[in-house]
Amino acid sequence: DYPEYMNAAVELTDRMVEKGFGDHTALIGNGRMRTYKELADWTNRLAHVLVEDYGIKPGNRVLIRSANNPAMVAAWLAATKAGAVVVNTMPMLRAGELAAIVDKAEIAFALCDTRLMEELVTCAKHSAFLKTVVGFDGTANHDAELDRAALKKSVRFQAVQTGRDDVALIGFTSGTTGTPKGALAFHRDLLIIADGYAREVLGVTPEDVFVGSPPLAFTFGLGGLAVFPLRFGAAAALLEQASPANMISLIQEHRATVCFTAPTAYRAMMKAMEEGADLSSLRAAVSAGETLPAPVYEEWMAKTGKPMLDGIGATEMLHIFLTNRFDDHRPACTGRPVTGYEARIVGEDMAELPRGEVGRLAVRGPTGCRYLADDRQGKYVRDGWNLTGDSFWQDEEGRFHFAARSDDMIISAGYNIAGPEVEAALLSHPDVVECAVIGAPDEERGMIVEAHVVLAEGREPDALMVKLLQDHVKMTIAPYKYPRRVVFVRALPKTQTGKIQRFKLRG
Ligand code: 3SK
Repeated sequence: DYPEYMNAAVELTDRMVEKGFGDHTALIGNGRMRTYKELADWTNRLAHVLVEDYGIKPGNRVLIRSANNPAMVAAWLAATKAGAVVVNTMPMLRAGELAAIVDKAEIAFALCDTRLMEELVTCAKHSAFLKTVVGFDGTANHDAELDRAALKKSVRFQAVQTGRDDVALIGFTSGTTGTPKGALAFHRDLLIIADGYAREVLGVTPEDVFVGSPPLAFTFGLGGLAVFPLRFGAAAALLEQASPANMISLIQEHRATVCFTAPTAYRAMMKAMEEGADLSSLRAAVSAGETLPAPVYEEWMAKTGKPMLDGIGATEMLHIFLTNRFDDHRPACTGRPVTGYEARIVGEDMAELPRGEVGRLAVRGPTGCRYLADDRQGKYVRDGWNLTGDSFWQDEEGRFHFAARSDDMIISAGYNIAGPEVEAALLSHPDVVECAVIGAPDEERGMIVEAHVVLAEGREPDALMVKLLQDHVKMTIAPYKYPRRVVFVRALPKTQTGKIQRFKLRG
């Protein structure tokens, strides 16, 4: 029940000042803190520049290119106040990848951290759409074209009264399998994810301080590190380089309470705890983006006495729609739908499968299911249900359990083997840092389980290690699931958002 006309950026800034949070810290980054009042003023000045100096009109698409810093959040909020449809992009994208987004969304105007101009300018040079790239200073100096223009503007801005169902954001999925799709999100969707997941599951309060690694260009990061804190008067501490070591420093420095990252980073952080890292301020550790292996959940529980909250979301749905909760959590389990969402396990014909059977996870709810001009709409959205690329099963009590990405199910000699289950078994061996399991073609068995393994430093990638790991898997899960081939690698191929690209290993 949001008003018919509302602007999400106003709700996250000026409205928070009206509610009395003006002096609260909103954003921390690059060595500076900004209060809600400062953020509201800053974004209002920037919005003036966009409208008056660059002629941005409601509905125009604005691309933003930056690492996670307060200036990026301000640019996003300002463009949203001006009624633009924002396309946030990852700093690591190259000109070709940016061009695919620019062409798909027909974007004429971009805001870019001046340290990241080169690839975007190259993209613009060859683009039929992108005409203007304006630089902003992502450091705390505020010394770039956009910032200097903003200093001359008023701190008051009459934001565009967008409809609650007007598109505010296009999230491009980087995809673990191929061509990106643009998912549309409305102004109201930005509030729904906060008023749903963040309020119900995390119970965010103004005392919270958020940290994490997902890029703001990924809706996981935008929600977790901008929308959720700003909706509740909390603070977000942002990192341009979100390594586990940097996250630990930030957590310690600001006594952060909520962390959003992926299991690999949590593993590294737990290792650092053994050497004295203090994460005791964290009251919520959210794991998403990759399935949470049971050993990581269990180690966190043992070390902190608190559950790590596994969740699954999708750019299409904007944020997390299935999750464990503080009072309802299990290892190797993704919990139940966030209030307002429904999930079910379906077969190829979309019929719901009996409990216990592995099938495709379908979800529907107040957000999601709208692609930007894409003929895959009918393939991925059926009868109002968004078909995810994940295979799950539901237990007798209604909780959902991840089995595999739909393309990660391995059928070997008639056995159905979920690659992630073998990965979890391998990860429980102390010599394994990371791994990815795929099905490799095999004459005799149709497919065999093939594991790509990153070993801990100093461990020998030899035949003895192969045997050791195979025996370990056989002792941990049903022996037929053991990896018949083990390939040792230095690193695994990953998307910009840190998801393992198993399709690249399949060759
Ligand atoms: O689970 C994910 O990958 C995800 C995607 C988009 C937004 C939020 C999440 C957790």
